[in-house]
Amino acid sequence: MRRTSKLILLGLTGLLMNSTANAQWTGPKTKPKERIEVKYGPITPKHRTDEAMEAFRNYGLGQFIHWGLYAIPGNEWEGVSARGGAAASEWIRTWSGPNAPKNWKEIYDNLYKQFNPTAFSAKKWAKQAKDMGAKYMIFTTKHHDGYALWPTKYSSYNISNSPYKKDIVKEVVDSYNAEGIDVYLYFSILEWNNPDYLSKAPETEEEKKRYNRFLQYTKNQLLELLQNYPTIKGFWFDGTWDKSWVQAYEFTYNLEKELREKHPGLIIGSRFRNDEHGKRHFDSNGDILGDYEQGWERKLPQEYEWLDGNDWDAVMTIPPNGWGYMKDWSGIYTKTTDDILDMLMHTVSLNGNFVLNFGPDGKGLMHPGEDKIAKELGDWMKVNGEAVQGVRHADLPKTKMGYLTQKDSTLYLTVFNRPVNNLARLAFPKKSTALPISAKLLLNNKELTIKHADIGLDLDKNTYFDIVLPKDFQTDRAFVIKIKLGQPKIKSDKLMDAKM
Ligand code: FHN
Repeated sequence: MRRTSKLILLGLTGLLMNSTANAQWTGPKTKPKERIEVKYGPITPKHRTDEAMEAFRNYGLGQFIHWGLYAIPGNEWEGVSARGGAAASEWIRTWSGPNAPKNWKEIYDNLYKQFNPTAFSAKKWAKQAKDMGAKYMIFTTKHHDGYALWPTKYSSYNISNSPYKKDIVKEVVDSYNAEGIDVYLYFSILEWNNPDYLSKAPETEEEKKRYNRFLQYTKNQLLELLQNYPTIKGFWFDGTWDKSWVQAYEFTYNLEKELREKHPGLIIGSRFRNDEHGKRHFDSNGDILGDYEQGWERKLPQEYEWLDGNDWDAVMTIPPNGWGYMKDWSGIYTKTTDDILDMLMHTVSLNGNFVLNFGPDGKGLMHPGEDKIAKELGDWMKVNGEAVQGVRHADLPKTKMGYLTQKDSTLYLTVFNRPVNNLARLAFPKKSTALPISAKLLLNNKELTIKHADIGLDLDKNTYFDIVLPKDFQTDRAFVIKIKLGQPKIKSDKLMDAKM
């Protein structure tokens, strides 16, 4: 076969494999026609009903914080940008190519000697998150560079060996808990600079010995985190895609069991492990491995059915990618508050939690662009938060105006696309006993008129209600209509079906 056609074939195979691997995040899940025996499948039921999981479902909005040594360079070094040289700002240790500084890895691996965030205040971060309306936060204890922000006994590469010295994880957990915000700990299994870490599956006896030592180290650190910070609600695992971790499915299954036994109610996402057939996030029968889908990273499901009834979170960067501090936001699209509000309401309307990422700089300050969004988002949440927290998917026909969320007999319509005729028309099944009986704007508490619009389309299973928006009501941001549902006195004429 000619070389070119072989390369094309290889490329297409790679594309196919990648698209197949990601099929679970780009459309409805396809379940195998026949179930097979899976020994290392789910440990918890698909739909937990305990208090901790109900609290998870009620969060709505969360904050992710990626912080570590990568915050010091901020995606550049001595005026040279790492853009294009490293995959993301928190991946800057992997910076390569013509612009990468000479002996960059050695420079990076010595940054801990200068890590001294003098402007860091966990209390300020927690207050900002509270004002933003976040109900939980996910904090990086250790990213792929292996640097621990807590004084771990199992590695000297940790915060106690830095000018800062203090236990950052403890400061964050205590400050956020004091603001009534639950804390989840991000933990990367992958450790670039750990001599015992292997990305490939261990083959030789020496490799097996090394990697088994690494697995024990990982278990020790996780048990240490549970012991040191008993108020945390869960783990957000990452870096679990290498073959070395995938082949350790018996170890990871037993580790998950042990973590759950040690910490009743612990919440763990689907990214932690895989079954014995190498299936990650969902086992070989399509059943979720963990308590919530943890693959909606910088993407959102387009249909409620894609979730197959699973709980889920969506984690999102403000820049296109880049979770750690990026000093320079010029020349890239950074999401606006309106973008984020749309993603937030899209997420909660499908029973998910939306988690917005912040990447503080090496001194402990948020990027000014993050401060701006936190303020604007918080201002919006102060008025409209009840449409975000403690709500669920509304089982109603979709609307083109925005997103529906529901809490018992209260329906929230968050309007992004205002009808030019000011008639917010919603469809309800004709057989429904929960129909609009009153409505008001959350922004000014103004009561709104509701008109039954029984259009009478042939074979139409729905009836319609128009909520009349005052012409003089003006706002430059999405707004929420709070609708009380009940049994209004309406009459739907029985019309003759069309003869076709
Ligand atoms: O490689 C990491 C990345 O640095 C970041 O932490 C995100 C957000 O969790 N997760 C992985 C990339 O998918």
